[in-house]
Amino acid sequence: MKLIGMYDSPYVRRVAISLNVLGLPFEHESLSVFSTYDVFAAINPVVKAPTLVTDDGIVLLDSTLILEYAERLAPAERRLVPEEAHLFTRAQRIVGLALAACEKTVQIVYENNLRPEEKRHQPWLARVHGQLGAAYRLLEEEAQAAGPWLCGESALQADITTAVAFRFTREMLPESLDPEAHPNLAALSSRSEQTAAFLACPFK
Ligand SMILES: N[C@@H](CCC(=O)N[C@@H](CS)C(=O)NCC(=O)O)C(=O)O
Repeated sequence: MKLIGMYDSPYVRRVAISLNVLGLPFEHESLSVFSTYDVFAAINPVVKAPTLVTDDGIVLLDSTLILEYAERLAPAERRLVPEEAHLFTRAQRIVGLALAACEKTVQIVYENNLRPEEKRHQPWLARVHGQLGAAYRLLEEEAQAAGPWLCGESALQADITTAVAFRFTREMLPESLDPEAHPNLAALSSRSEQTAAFLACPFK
């Protein structure tokens, strides 16, 4: 299978890291949704990263849907989503918060980088900053209540997505995420970034 998109996208990066942990080999094509729009569009006319082209040539999009597919290919002992209902609910909550943090970061970056200054809408930006702060506050509470990993004895999807989100926001909006105010997330991030699966997918 082939994964299309750059590792500065948290959605692409979480898929790539997960495929590594799941033990599923893939080819990576580092195309940009901006600077290589036309090349990307030739593979997926919707131009969304990540895009995954399966071995059967089916073009999938959306990281969560791609990961659902990947989970079905992986051996049971490698799966990244807990089976047990209580743990599953907790994992889904954490992944949802981390994805919201990614989405809010992307919205701020696009507002700042793609929209001309005179067209920026400050009340909207303030709202998104508030949502971003809330997502990380709640993630920090989840991380504080757990340890060292968020949903058990090993790193699962909740850990991967949270660590990827944290790195992404720190890289893109360093002033919006203070590691000292989020010590448990900062520790999770640095622990995760040192693993082979993360090192194989460098942010830059
Ligand atoms: N919910 C999607 C979000 C993917 C997404 O928005 N990716 C960005 C790159 S970080 C993208 O494709 N941007 C181009 C666009 O939306 O036109 C997922 O989980 O894959």
